[in-house]
Order: sequence, then structure tokens, then C-alpha cells
Amino acid sequence: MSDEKLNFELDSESEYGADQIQILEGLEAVRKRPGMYIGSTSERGLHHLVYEIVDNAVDEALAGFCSHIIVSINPDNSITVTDNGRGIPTGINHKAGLPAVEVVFTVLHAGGKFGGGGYKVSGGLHGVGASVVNALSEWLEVEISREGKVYKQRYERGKTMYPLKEVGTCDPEKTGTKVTFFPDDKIFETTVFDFETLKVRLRETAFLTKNLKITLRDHRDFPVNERVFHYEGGIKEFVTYLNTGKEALYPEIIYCEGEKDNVYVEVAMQHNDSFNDSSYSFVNNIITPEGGTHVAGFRSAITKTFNNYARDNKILKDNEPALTGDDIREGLTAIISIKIGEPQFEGQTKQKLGNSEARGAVDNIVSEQLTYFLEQHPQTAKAICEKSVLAQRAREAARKARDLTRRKSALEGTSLPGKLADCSDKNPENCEIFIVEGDSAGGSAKTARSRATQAILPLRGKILNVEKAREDRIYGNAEIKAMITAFGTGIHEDFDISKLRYHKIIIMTDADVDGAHIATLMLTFLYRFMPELIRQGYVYLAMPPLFKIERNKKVWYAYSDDERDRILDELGRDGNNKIQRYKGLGEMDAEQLWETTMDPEKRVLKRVKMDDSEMSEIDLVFSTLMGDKVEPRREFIEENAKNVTNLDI
Ligand code: 28G
Repeated sequence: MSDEKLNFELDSESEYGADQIQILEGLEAVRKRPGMYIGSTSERGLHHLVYEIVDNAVDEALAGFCSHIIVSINPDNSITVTDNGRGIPTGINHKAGLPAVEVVFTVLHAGGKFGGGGYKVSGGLHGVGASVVNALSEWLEVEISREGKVYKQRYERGKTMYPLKEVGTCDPEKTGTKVTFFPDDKIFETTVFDFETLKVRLRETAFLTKNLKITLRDHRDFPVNERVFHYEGGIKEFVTYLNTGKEALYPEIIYCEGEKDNVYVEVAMQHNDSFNDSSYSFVNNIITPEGGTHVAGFRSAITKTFNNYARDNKILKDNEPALTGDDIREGLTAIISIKIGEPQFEGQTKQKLGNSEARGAVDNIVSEQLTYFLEQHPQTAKAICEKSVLAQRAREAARKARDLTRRKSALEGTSLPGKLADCSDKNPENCEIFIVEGDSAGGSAKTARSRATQAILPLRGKILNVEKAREDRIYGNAEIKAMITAFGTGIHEDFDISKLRYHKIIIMTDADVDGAHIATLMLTFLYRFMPELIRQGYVYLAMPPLFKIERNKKVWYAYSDDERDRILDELGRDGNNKIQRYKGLGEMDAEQLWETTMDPEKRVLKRVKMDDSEMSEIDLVFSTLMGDKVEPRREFIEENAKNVTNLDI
């Protein structure tokens, strides 16, 4: 990062006053270009402020000194984070000539990777920490309990308001840090925190840090909304959680743990009866959707170990081909979590772990401990190997089916599906495709569309639930094939985003329960086969209106009950209003469909968003909603009924 010069470590020679100036310049740089430090100033960036502060408390937990973190959303939308760690040191740091705590909050990059004995193993998006949060807060207050005393300091937009002061005494046994901050509305697009967003991320953090208790409280609600996350089993419980709603193939969670070459490795896994690979990897508690050397080490270990076991125990005959990684990972839920002192990230997006010692460490630890586990649990070992052999055969059948469709499309001379009404513009950036439920709505949409930039793909009836089908059946499904060929990107390993033919993929279904179900089936398909489309924000839901209101030959459309009521209040609630409730897209003629749902100038689109930190949760949502088990689905819907955002993702 370009602000290296602001790191006081490099400036130990300079005098007190010069440091002060540098500090202000440092935090000013953060305020000038906040995106560089927290990714964005959107809702996502806002929530990152909380994670940065919580991560510091998690570091204190990983160092073995903190067992409980409380995160409170206050009535004014400020956030308070409390930990029961040692308390940030208050003594003067001689390099900076300031109390250590003031250094932590006002010097960019302070509390770096190797400060204060233990190394920083958790760490936020860019590992920048508390000073960035301080710079981007209208005000921030820190209170420290240490050695029987309570200390306090306040900052406004990063500027220290008064020297660290003693504000009271406390039981010397009681130590810890409390930070309250109020995000600056001059910086952020929104300063309203979302309970669900924090909930998902804090639950994940608790799973990844066994024995750490994290409490989340929302004081904007009465009574206070509280969730407590505390998992003695850590990532083992994470796997159990992700497998809710699926049938486990065997009772145990396979668990491997160890340290090699300064890489601390933890892996937990269990197979289920689905066909998906639900594996998630983390480096220093941060999810790595693009994987890297740690994931490579894991895959190499399980492929080797299961093949050896299957051969040694004659589950795989000498003349049969080896199981592939894909075969073994069918229906696998796994968490791969490593902690490493200096993670190096590579690739185009700098998100792929590059440290070669991580590959060796994970491979070694998993190979050794998994081999031992399989010897100790022959029934489970057999169940996994047999499932993998079935997967191998199905994959062979799928390959044949795929080859067949490739040849067939080559014969027909075009790869585009017949039902697709394509647009004429060939620049994907200008183009959008509407995936429309039902032939009649599809017909209206074809008439209504703007031919240059809008393509229509009508789908007949319900699409296949990919959560319950194996690859060979999926490739045989006409609706799914049509979507794959229309998008142009290919799927799985062949997926290439640069070949995407439309930069908006718009799912258009009826605004009722069936429509929502069909939209969920489509999203499930997209998430499992082309998650990158969702991650990069190309997928949208069309929002058809729920009501048409007519009065004196004038027309209004309402997209929710509230909006209908507001319009009626404004018009006056007398006998002159004609209200029509739309039951389906089919009830609108082409002109109405254009005006209400397709016209880029007037329509409402909802972008399907997926934050990296929500990936495992989204996996759970799909498998629970689309899976076989009724009870977890009912519980899930009950828990999330008040929270629509989670259901329509
Ligand atoms: C509540 C919200 C966020 C934290 C600690 C504890 C220590 C610490 C934090 O040290 C490194 C070392 C001295 C400057 C370390 C306490 C060693 C001994 C700590 C937090 C850099 C920082 N005693 N608890 N930092 N120092 N909790 N919670 O931030 O020189 S940060």
C-alpha cells in the first residue's frame, strides 16, 4: 500500500511533532480514499467497520486472553464492541511518544503483523484495523480496564480530543476493551446497520474460533434482540450446521488439526446425500472463495488417501480407474481453516492464497490424520468410497450426455436455444436477458421488449431442482440446457465469465408463492453452477407490480401493500378507485408488462447480492429450502419469516 511511509515503525527517528503531523496526514488519506481501505463506502463497507474492530478482539481471543465479545447496535446506530481481554496497553509507546492505545487508533497500520508478542492472525479485509475505523467515524470512544483502573479517550474524525485519561477504578481482576463508534455519514452511503448481516458474519467468526462466545444485541428493538454464538466444537459444529436439512452419510465429523512450518491447520468434514460440494476455506478467519494452496493441499490429500483406501480394501478393483477429486467431493461439506503469519494473495483479484508452505502443511496433516481415521472407522470409510464410486459412474454417464449434446448442437449449426428471442446488439454490456416463467408471459414479453438490447427466454413450468439431481439428469433437462447455452459462459470448470452474453440476467416470475418458488429454483441453479454470476452482481429479480389502481382514467401501479395504501391515501379513499390485484404476469398485456416491469426507465429491479462473508449461509439457505427434510425447512422459514431479505436473497 502506498502509505507505508506513514507507518511509525519506519519513522522511529522523527520527533514527536513530526509524528503528529504524519498521523493526521495518514488518517486524512483514509478519509480521502476510504474505498482503498475498506473496499467501498456502501452498506458493505459500513459493516466492515464492525468486522475490523471485532477482528482485533478475536486476535486477543486467539492469543488466549479473551473469551467473550459483545457487539451492540445502539439506538442511535452507533456500535459498541466489548471484550474481556487484557485491555489495550495504556503505557507510552516510545517510538511514537504516545500511549499504545492511541497508537492503535491513530496510526495507520499500527498493531501490525508482529506487534506485541503474538502475531496478528485474524485481521480485516485489508488488515488495516482500528485507525481506519477511527478515521471514518464521526466519533469513536475507547475505554480500557487494566490493573484496577479505567482509562478513556475520544476521537472525532480521527482527531484525538484529549490525552488518555483515567476515569475510574475497577476490580483488578476485570480487564478488557470497550470501543464505541459512530460512522461518519459524510463518508458512507448509509449508516444504518443490518442485524442479519452482522449475525451471519459473527456466527461464522464464532464457528471459526472455538470456545469464543460472541453476543450480538440490537438495542434499536424493544425488547432487545439478542443472539449468542458459542461453539465448543468450532468448525466441527460449523459442518453440522451446514449439513442441517441434509441426510448425513455417517455419524462422525472427520476432524484434522495440526501445525507445520508455522501454518496452523484445521479441517472438518462430513458427507451428505446431496450431490454438491459445499466446501469453504478460510485464511486467518477470512473466507477465500477462490481457494489457493491450502485448498490444493486439502484436495490432494483426500484424493490420495481415499484412493489408497479404496484400492487396499478392494472397493476399487485393480482394473478400475482411480477416483477423481470430484468423485470424492460429491456431497461433501468441509471447512478448511488455516492460520498463517504472512499470507500472500495472488491471482487477478489477489484473493487466492499463494503460500506454498500452506499446501504442504494441509496435505501432510490431512493425509496422516485421515488415513488414521479411515482405519479406525471402516464402516464410514466404506460408505464414502462406495458413494465416490457411484459418483464416478454417474460422472461417466454425464460426460457421455454432455458429449452428445455438444455433437447435437454442432449438427444443428447453432448453439442458441430455439425458444430464445435474442437481442440484436452484440455488446454484452448493453444486453439483458429475461428468464420468464410460462409461455404466455413469455409471449407478452417478446412483444413488449426492446429488441436491440432485451432477449427473452421463456421457460415452461418448474425447472429441475438441482439440489436433488445428479449431473447426468441436470444435463438432460431442456430448460437448464437452454439457460446454459443462452448465457454463453459454460459451467463449472469450463465457466468463463468473459463469454457472458448479457450483463443483466433478469429472472421474471409471478409475484406469488409459486413465482417465488420458481425464482428460488433458478437461483439455486445459478448458485450451484455459476456462482460467479451472482458474486459479480449480474443476476437480478424483476419486480412486477402487485396492484393496478385506476381513478378518472389515470393509472398507478403499486409494488407492495404499503405503496398501495400510500397511493390510496393520497387519492382519497372514496368509491372512485378501481383496484386490481395482479395474480400473475399473464394478466398483463404486452404494453402493461413493458411499462411496469421491463422498461429500464420505470421498472424496479432487485440485484441478487452475495457478500463473500455470506457464502456458506447462502449455501445453507438453498439446501434447506430446496432439500428433502421438512423440519429444518419449517424451522428456517419460521426463523426468517420476519426477515424477508433472507428469503428473497
Ligand atoms: C473491544 C473492541 C476491540 C484488544 C488488546 C490487547 C493487547 C493489545 C489489543 O496489544 C499490541 C502491544 C504494545 C503497541 C497485548 C494487551 C499485550 C499485552 C495487549 C480490541 C501494540 C496491541 N496486553 N485487546 N491490543 N500493542 N481488543 N477489542 O481491540 O504496543 S486490541
